[in-house]
Amino acid sequence: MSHTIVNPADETVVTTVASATIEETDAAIARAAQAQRAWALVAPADRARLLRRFADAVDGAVEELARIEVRNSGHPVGQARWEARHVRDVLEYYSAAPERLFGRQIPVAGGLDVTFQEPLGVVGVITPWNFPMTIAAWGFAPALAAGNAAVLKPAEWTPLSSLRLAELGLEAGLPDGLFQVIAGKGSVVGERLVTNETVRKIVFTGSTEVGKHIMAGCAAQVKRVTLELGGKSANIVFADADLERAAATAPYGVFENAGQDCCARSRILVERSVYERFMELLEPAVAGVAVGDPADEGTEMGPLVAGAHLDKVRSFVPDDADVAFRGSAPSGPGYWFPPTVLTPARDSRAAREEIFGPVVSVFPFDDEADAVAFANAGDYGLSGSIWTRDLSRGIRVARGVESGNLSVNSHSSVRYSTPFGGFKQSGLGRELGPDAPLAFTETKNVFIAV
Ligand code: TAP
Repeated sequence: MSHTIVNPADETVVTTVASATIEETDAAIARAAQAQRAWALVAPADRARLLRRFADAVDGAVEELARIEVRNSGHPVGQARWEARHVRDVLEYYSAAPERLFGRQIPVAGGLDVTFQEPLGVVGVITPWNFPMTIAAWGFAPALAAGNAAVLKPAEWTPLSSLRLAELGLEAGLPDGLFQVIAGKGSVVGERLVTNETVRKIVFTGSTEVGKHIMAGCAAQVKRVTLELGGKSANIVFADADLERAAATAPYGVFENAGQDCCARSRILVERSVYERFMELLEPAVAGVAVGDPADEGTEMGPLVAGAHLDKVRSFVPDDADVAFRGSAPSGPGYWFPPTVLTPARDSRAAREEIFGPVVSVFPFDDEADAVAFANAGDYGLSGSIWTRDLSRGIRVARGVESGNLSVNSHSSVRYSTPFGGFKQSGLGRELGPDAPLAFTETKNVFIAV
């Protein structure tokens, strides 16, 4: 069995990729277990050195990885370069971890008590198609740093950059079997990573629906699990904000990666007294988003990832939708959808569900309490922005919004050095930041009588 990879910008066939079977997945897991036993015995400084070499190999392949992502995922080339450099940064950051996974010495009566952070063994990393290589690195880099092996299953639509990363790891000198990428279907390879008892942890990023299924599967073996799931984040604009800046940047808070971003601020909440003015400013900002060939340096937004996904996004904007205005997009071939601004009712489908496309809904709000209550409506809680010149209010609202990643007067969500993850049904656990390697260890307590 194989899967045909299609360039989403022009619908040409890029290549075909073999889809692994259950038996091949089991064999990969067995190889990983063997490699892990040896890896755990490698001196911490040598493990650190190998991870730095892996980072250097990625650094040397930034342009190649970026071009792969342009063709496989339709990402604008500038964004794809950022993604490849981010993978390098994540590897570099966690290359320090092998020598810093400290245990503790705890005062007790009658002896010496110490803790060790032991690796889990084999970790399964299951990734979505929207940011294939960055999200993969968030899982495999801290897992390897903490002494584990990693078996990565990329999304069937977008395996190419992950497959290249596995080769770069080998070229950098990682032991054979320690980091493997097994392409194939979620229902085959993904399921097997969950059910195979040698795999001690699953790191899953994807839809809330599949995440719940994976969590239930992990529960059967009390398998450790980290979940990064969907979002419907709010961008809250108060009347005292720098309105020009808030409006000029709002499109980039939602239309980046064509809105296929779990952190997309897909609901813009604007204080009623400045709503009209904000919409006047937003319209030219949306029209100014450069949508087109992802291989062009000036492109800011490319196509959607696949025809099936384009159909899903279209279903949120029927002919009678409350469209305020739209940007432009090529007509095809390719899976194009223009940046679209809706003004729907608060209880409409577009206002409640994750669209995962370049569609944003704008709503007026009455006061701070109304804004926070509406931001918190629904089951998600991943990200969000607050625009105000009143820093006390910025902090107060940030504390009030039930979300894992908030920014005040900014739309940034992701830094490799800070924790990332969701409240409520947006996820479980945190990735990135200084503590991520700990999530790939068990704490062992040893008491020595003296
Ligand atoms: P999903 O359909 O959930 O797929 C994610 C991954 O899970 C894919 O590799 C998929 O394989 C695999 N999978 C599917 N069924 C499985 C099963 N039964 N057992 C094990 N694995 C299975 O998500 P998607 O459509 O690729 O991604 C979009 C979603 O991801 C959105 O909801 C988005 O918000 C979320 N997301 C969240 C974050 C964070 S950090 N919170 C980041 C990015 C995306 P196939 O490719 O074969 O289906």
